[in-house]
Amino acid sequence: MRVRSLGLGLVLVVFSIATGMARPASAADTLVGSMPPAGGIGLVVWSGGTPSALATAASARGCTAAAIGLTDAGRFIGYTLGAPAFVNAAFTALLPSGVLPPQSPLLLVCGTGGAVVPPPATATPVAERRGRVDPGLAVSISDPTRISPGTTILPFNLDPENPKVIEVNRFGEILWEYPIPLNLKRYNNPGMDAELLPNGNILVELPGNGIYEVTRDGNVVWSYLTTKISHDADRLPNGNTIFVFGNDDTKNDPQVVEVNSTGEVVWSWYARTHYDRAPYNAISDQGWTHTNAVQRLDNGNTLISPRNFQFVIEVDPSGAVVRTIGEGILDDPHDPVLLPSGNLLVATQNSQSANMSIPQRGVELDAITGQIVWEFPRPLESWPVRDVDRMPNGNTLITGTSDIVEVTPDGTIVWRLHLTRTFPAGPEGREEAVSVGFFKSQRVAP
Ligand SMILES: [Ca+2]
Ligand SMILES: [Ca+2]
Repeated sequence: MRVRSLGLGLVLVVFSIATGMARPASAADTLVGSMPPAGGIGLVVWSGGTPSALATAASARGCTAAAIGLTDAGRFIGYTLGAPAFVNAAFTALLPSGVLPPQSPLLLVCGTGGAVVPPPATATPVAERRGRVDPGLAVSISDPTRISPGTTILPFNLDPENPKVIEVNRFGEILWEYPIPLNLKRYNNPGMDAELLPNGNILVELPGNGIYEVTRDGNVVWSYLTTKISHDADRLPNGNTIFVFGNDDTKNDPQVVEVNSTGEVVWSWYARTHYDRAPYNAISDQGWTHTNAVQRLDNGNTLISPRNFQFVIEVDPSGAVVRTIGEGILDDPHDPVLLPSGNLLVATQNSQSANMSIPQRGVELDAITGQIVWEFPRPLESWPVRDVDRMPNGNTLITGTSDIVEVTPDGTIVWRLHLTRTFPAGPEGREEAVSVGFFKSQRVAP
């Protein structure tokens, strides 16, 4: 390893990287690798083009590119952006066209925010908040022109000894975090739900423990404790809180409970009243119904997701079943939501043996006909998909255990946050991925 100074006074650490990895360029510019947004050196692979085009792509990832380094037959060649031609003579001699070849490994020096490269005309005009880089998180795709603006709130349980709720910017940097006090934690499965409230606080549901309303400075201002709780809790417009009992639920449990601000139970729904009959009464898989989500609808009805029944139920305030949705289509549904259009958006994991050959996916169903009107499959590596949200710009945020993707209506991934570690293939790796990976996420408007 040797050290060389470049024209901008930045120290460039040079290490040997292979060249000759050229593959056909992809249709779109892709820039893969780690870039330190706060300044420093990253190792990247790019789809090819001029240094200024690379700087534009890097800017979209939060790196103000200052210099680029590549090797040629063991010789290091640097290119300093914005420098006089003589500084970059070796680069020009190597690449007279001025075009970096596709899929070359490159060193990218990110400045500390100095105006080395003008921001692209398409960049988000407002200043973006920057945060702490966490070694467990990375963003591999971020198109500022197409993502739904804002930050993302999610439980982050990759380190089971230090579970937390985090808010990240589009670079995957942590802007805010709430470490879960270990005495509140009951088990490893992330299972946490976290959502932003209109007052700016965060409602955190801790499975097997309770619900906590946490201020931005980490003070608990409201809580409701119940060891039966799992998966999902929502604050309602009237100040009540609705949640599910889905882990190891029995016929004696209400599957949905609503409490008021003083903790009084004001509404509950028992599956046994409606489904203690064949074929439902004999079902058992992590509980009877394993109800994993609830949504109070504008019409006063309630949407319930008893996962083990393989459909979604709408009930009226008396608890009577108004309709079921997705029967014969959904397989281990997660986090269904009725959209303003009346369609149902839901994750279907396809983990039942009959459907294992079908990729898990986010689907939008016509709730009347059951017809699938939109869908986006996710790979097995991110199984299980446990959350699908539609955002104001029409994009969809899909949370799998190892990555969270934002997808446009035409199926283009415009943002991808992923864990930096992978899990061993096979049942043990899968079990660990499920227990510490992502669970749900929520995009929050700026
Ligand atoms: Ca919720
Ligand atoms: Ca959701």
